[in-house]
Amino acid sequence: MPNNYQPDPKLKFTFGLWTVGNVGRDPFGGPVRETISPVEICDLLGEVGAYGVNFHDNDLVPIDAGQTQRDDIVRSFKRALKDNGLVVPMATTNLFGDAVFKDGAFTSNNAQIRAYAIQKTMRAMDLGAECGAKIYVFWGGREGVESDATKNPIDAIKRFREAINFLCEYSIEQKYGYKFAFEAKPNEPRGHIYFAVTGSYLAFIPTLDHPDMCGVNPEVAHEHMAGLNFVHQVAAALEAGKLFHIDLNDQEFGRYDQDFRFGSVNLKHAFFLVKLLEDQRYNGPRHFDAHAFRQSDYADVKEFARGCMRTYMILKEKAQRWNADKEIQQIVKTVNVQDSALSKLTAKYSKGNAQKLLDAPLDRIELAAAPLPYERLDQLTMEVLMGVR
Ligand code: GCO
Ligand code: MN
Ligand code: MN
Repeated sequence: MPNNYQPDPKLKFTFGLWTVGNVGRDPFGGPVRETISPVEICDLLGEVGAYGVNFHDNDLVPIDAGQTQRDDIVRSFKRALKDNGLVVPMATTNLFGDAVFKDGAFTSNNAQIRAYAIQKTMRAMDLGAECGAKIYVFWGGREGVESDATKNPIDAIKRFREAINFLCEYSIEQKYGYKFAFEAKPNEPRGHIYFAVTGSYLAFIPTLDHPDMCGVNPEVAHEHMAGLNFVHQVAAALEAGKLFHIDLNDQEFGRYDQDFRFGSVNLKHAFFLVKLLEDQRYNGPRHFDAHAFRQSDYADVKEFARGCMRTYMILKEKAQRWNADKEIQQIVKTVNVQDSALSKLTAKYSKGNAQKLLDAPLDRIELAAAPLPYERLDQLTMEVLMGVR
C-alpha cells in the first residue's frame, strides 16, 4: 500500500520554538537566518504538519518583559496555536542563557541565585500551564563545573533535590498536574554537567519526595556524546515506567553537540530506537530537539522539519516489516530457547527451587553448541533497512 508518510497526529510530533527558530549561531559565528517570531514559528510548524510546539519561558516571553507585554505575547501565541492546530505538550525554563546562571541555577554556590532559579521556574511553570503543558522538562545546562575546585558535587546533588522537591509541591498546590522530565547531558555548555546520563536521573528519582511525578527526557545526541547506546538508555527508562518525554535528533559519536536531523547520522540506531518505542507503545510526545544546518534558509528549515518526521514514519514502517518478516522471526524464535520447567524454577527463589536447580543436569558443552545465527539476523535487518527486503 503506498504511504506518503504524512505526519500521523497519533505520534505527537513536536518541535521547540528554539529548534526550527534556531538562527544558526555557533561559537565561531553569528546568526545566518533572521529571527522569526513565535507566531511565525507556529505558522511554519502548522505548514509542515507538526502536532505541537514546546518552549522555554524566554523563547516566548523575553526575560525583561513587563506584565502587559507578557500578556500580549501569550494572547497572540495562543491564537497562532489555534490557527495552526497546534498544542503545547511540554514547557521548560531557560536556566542557562542569562549571565546570572553562569555557574549554575539550582546548584549554584550562591543561595540567592538558587532562590532566583526556583522563582523563575515557578513563573515559567505558570506560563506553561497557561498554554496547556502537562510535561515540564528540566535540563540543567549550567549545572556543572569546569573544575571540581569550584563546587562540591555532593552539595550539588542535595541542592538539586531540594529545588525539585520544592517545585513538585508548587505544581501540586497549583493543581498543574505536571509530570517532571529530567534531561541528562554529559557536557556542553559546561565542561562537566552533573547527572551526566539518563541512568543518573533514574537513580536520583527514587530519592525525591514525589518520585511518581518524576521521569526522564533522554536525548539521542546527549547519550551519543557520552559514547553510550541510546536505545539501551531508553529501554531502561521504559522498563522503569519513567519515559515521560523524548528528545530526538542525531549526533556523530565523539563530536561537539550537533543536534542533527533525526536519523541522519546513525540510521541503524535510529531504527532500533523507533522499533523500541513502537513495540512498547510509547504514547508520549516525540519531540525533535534538533536544528537545520547552518547553510539552510527557512525553506530548507521546513525540509529539515519534514525530514525528521518522515524518517520516523519510514522507520516505523521498517520496524513493522522486521516484525512481520518470516525468516527474521524464525531466527528470533530459534535463539530464544524455551524451557518452562527450568523457568518456573528460576522465576522465584525458594529453598526447594534452589535445591532442584542445584540438581538440574545442565551440560555447558551441549548448551554452548546451540547455533546463534546472528550474522544472518543482522544482515536481514540491514536488508530491511536498505529497502531490498
Ligand atoms: C541542549 C538541550 C536543550 C534542552 C532544552 C529543553 O543540548 O541544548 O538538549 O535543547 O532540551 O533546553 O530543556
Ligand atoms: Mn541537546
Ligand atoms: Mn534536549
